[in-house]
Amino acid sequence: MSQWWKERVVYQIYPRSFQDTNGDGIGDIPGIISRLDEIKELGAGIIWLSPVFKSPDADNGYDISDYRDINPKFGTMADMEQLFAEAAKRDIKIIMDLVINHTSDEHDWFIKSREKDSPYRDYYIWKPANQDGKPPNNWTSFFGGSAWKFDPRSGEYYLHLFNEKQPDLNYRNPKVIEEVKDIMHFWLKKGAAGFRCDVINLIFKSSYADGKRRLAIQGREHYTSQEGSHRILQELNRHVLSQYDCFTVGEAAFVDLHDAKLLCDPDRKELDMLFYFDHLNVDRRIEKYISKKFSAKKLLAVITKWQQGLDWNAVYLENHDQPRIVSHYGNDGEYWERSAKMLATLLLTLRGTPYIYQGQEIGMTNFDYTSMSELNDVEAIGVDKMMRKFHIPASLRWKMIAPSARDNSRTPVQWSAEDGAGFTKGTPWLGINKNHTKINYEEQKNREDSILSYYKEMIKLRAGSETLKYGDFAPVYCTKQVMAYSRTIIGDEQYVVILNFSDKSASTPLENNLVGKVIATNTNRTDYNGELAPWEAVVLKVW
Ligand code: TEU
Ligand code: CA
Repeated sequence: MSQWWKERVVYQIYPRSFQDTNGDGIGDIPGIISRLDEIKELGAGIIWLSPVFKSPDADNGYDISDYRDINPKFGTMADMEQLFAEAAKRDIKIIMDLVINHTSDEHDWFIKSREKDSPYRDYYIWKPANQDGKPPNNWTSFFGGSAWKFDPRSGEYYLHLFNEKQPDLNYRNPKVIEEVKDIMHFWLKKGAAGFRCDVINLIFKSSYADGKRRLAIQGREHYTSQEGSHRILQELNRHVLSQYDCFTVGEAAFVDLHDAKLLCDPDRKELDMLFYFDHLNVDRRIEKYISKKFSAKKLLAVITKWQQGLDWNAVYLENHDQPRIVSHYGNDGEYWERSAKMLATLLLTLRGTPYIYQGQEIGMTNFDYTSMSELNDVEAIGVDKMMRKFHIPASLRWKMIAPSARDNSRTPVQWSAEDGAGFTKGTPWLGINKNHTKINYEEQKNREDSILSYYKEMIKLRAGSETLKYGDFAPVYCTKQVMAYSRTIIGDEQYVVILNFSDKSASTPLENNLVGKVIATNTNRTDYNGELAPWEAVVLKVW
C-alpha cells in the first residue's frame, strides 16, 4: 500500500478551540466543516482530530465515557459523518485520537468495575492497601499526587496515571484488548484514516513495585515501553490496522531512541511513527516547569540524533500540551513574524511527516493570562496544588507554570480582529488572547509576506521536492545561536538549511560550503554571503 502519510502534512485540530458555530463559546464539528477550505488552502492533507468522543471533560476529552458517541458540546454522530464526507471531497484524511491507556471514571465499564464481583472488575487495576494501610505503591500521577485513588465502596484502590477521573485500563486482561480492537474497527469503518495513539507506550504495567524516588512521575520505570506494550501494539496491527489503508502515530512518553526504534521498526509492525519530546525539552530540566538556557547547538544535537536514528519521524513543534513555539523557541515580541517563519522553515525541512497545530500557521503566541484563575487545565491546576503543598510561594509558582502550562496553546483560534476573534459570538470557554486584533487569520490571508503565506509556500516547496521529503539529514554547522543542516539525495540534489535562533545577527563560515542558490528565506535576500540577520532562515540549493 502507498505510504501517503509520508507525502502529506498533518493539521491538528483541538476541537473546543477551533471554531464555534452555535454561540456557546465552544468549538464544534460544524465549525470544523466550515473551515475545511482553509485547511485545504494551507496545503494540509490529513487532520488529526483531538478527542470528540463523549466525555465529562475532566481532561478536555482525554477522559472518554463512550468511544462510540460524540460529545454533545461538539455535535452529533451525523455531524461527524458529515465531517468525514466533506473532508473526503477535498481529499483530506482524518485520524482520530485513540485514548486507551485510560477511560473516564464515568465510562460504563468503570461504573460496573466498582462492584467487586463484576465481570468488569478486571478491566481496571484495583489493588488493596499495603500493610500500613497506605496506597498499594509510591507511584505518582502525571498531574500531581498519588496515582492511586481509594474507593470506599469496594475497599480497594484503583490506578490512575493521570487525573483520578481517568482510571487506567488493565492490559493484562485480554477482554480489554478485544474491546479496543472493536473500537478501532468502528472508527476505521466510519472513515478514519488511522489513529494518534495517546501515551501508547505506557499501557502495559509490568510490575506494581514501588518506583525509584523522583521529583515527579514516580513509578514510570514499571510501565514505560514494556515488552507487554510492544506485544499489544503488534496484535492491534495484525488484527485491525493491517486490514485498512491507514497509519498510526503514537505519543510516546519518556521514550528514548532505543525504544523508539523498536516501536517504529517497519518489520515489527507496531507504529508508523511517534511523537517524542526531547527536542522541546532542550531548555527545560527534568521537569518542564524548571527552565535552563536554550542553545541552537543543543537543539541540533537532539534533532540529529532522532533524524538519523529513526527512518521516519513525526516532526512537530507544537500541540495542545505544549506552549506556542514562537513564544518558546522564537521571539514573540519584536521579531514575532520573522521568528515564526524561521520555525516554520525548521518544521518543513526535516525528514518526516510534519504536524502543524491549529493557530501555529498564523504565529499564535502563548496565552496572555495574568493569574491562575484564568487557567482551565487539570495539569496546571494539579501542579499548582502540589507546589503549594511544598510551600512554594505564589509568585514563584506562577513564574514556573505560566510559560509552560498547556493552556498556552489552547486559547481559541484567532480568525479575525473582531470581538470573539471570529471564533465565537458568545463567551469563549477559555480566554482569547488580546493580540487577536493584530494576530489573526483574516489579516494574513491575502498578505503575501504573512506567516500564513510563508507556511503555504514552504508546504508547497516540500511537496514538490523528493529531497526535502526523503533526502538524508546531516548536521552541517552549529553555534549557540545558529544551526545548519543538509538534506541530500546522493547524485541528485542537496539543500542546506541555515537558521538563526537569536535577536543578534550572525555569520556562517564559508569553508563549510554554505553556499548555493537561495530557494526560500524569511527575509528579502536573493543571495547568501554568510551573513545572517536576526532570526533569519535561508534554504540553499547547493547542487
Ligand atoms: O499526554 C500525555 C503526556 O505525556 C502529557 O501528560 C505530557 O506529559 C504533558 O501534557 C506535557 O505537558 C496525553 C495528551 O496529549 C494529554 O492532553 C492528556 O492530558 C494525557 O495524554 C492524558 O490522556
Ligand atoms: Ca459550539
